[in-house]
Amino acid sequence: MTSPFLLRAVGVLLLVALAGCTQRRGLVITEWFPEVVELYLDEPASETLDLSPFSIQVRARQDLNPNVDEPDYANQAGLLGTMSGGSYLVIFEEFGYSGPPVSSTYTDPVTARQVPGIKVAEGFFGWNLGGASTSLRISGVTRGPGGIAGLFHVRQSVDDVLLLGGRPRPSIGGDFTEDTPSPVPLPLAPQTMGRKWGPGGPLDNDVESDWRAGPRTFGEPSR
Ligand SMILES: [Ca+2]
Ligand SMILES: [Ca+2]
Ligand SMILES: [Ca+2]
Repeated sequence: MTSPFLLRAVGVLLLVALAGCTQRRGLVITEWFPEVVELYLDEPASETLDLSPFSIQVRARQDLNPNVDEPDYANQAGLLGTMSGGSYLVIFEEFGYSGPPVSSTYTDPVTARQVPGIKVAEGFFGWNLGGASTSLRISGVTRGPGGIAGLFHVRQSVDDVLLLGGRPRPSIGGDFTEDTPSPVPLPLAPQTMGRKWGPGGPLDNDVESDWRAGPRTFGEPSR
């Protein structure tokens, strides 16, 4: 016969295992241009992150016909490859490409800098749909093994959000507070929207004031 005490102990252990074993990894969005999004792994160089459990989600306001209310554009892509701490990865549209996301090198047309990346289909970010308002999120949680091993498995999670352009922006979930009285102005090419950088790395207070238009720095910290 199982004692109530043992049942309670097992219950507590289960709760601890379920609640305490997800580790948030330091993957953040750090730069944006309409068809190019930079990610940065804000962790020590000794750390690596398998990106395959995670994805990027996009929602964009659509307003091609001023007389009709149009639904938000929505898309998403699974991330590919691995990153080490302190490295960058650029997700970019390629003109004329319509295939699935693939690992590919991004070459910046302005600075000629090359950065490891993921190429996505032309139109993926939905910027040319007349809405001038976009929401981006990278998120996901790894799946652990089943059975007893699952109790002691540390799951890895990623979650970061950037909302841009005119308000209101499409809902995309996650944590992002519009703490500025008006939208942070969009960059004028060749400038980009960059996350502010502090001595310890990119700011991540989940607020709009972490962002500002500035020099183009794909593959490097914002300046
Ligand atoms: Ca419309
Ligand atoms: Ca964040
Ligand atoms: Ca950058």
